[in-house]
Amino acid sequence: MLKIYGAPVSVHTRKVIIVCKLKGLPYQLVPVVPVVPGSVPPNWRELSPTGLIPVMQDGEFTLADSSAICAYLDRTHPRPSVYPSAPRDHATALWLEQYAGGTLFRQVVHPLFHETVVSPNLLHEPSNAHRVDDVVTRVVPEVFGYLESVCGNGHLAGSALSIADIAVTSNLVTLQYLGFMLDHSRFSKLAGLLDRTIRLPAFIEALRAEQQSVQQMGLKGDFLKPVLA
Ligand SMILES: N[C@@H](CCC(=O)N[C@@H](CS)C(=O)NCC(=O)O)C(=O)O
Repeated sequence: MLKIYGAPVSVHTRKVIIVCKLKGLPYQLVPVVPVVPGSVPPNWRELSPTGLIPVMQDGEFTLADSSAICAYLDRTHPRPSVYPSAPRDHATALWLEQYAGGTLFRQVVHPLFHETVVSPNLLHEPSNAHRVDDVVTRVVPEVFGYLESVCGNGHLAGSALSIADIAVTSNLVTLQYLGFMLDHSRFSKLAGLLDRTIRLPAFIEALRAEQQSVQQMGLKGDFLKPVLA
């Protein structure tokens, strides 16, 4: 069985879990939270050269990085594919997956997670309110404005669910767990994407399974109540 090292509320671990669920792939989740020192296995640096989660093991084959893992799983289990086949749709999906991990996560979700969860709860350091304010007032409008401009009323790349929808939605879920709710009137198409995507059976299953961690970490999962009821 596939092993996935990671944490269910992690944006990139969730991305891999959703792809496994869509493809009906059984997996074993091995809990690893890199910011909690005792939680990493002794050979962690061998498994994850970056120290980041997720890592996947398929037998002897080990792969770090969610994008590489999802691309691998799409080759080993092609149906349903999460990468469009038309060249432009395929390239758009790769671009938005990259934008989700490189910009939406790095510039928005990661700093807000760090300042509101990691610093106060794990490092026992004060949050940097100035950094939070900068992300919310300067970075969010820019990043969400771009995503809103590429959102239609369907999928982000092509006419079916793709890795782009999964990657963007996974970030938005974690952001809302932190209490930074998406402004539906300002970013209505993005809100529509979030709303549609979290209602997919694979998302519902994954989100339901992570609610225990959400509660243990004191995150805000109430927005999912109508979806998971
Ligand atoms: N490019 C990597 C990014 C992975 C990543 O940033 N993971 C986060 C959790 S979502 C992490 O491990 N954070 C722990 C840390 O920054 O120490 C991927 O897509 O897998």
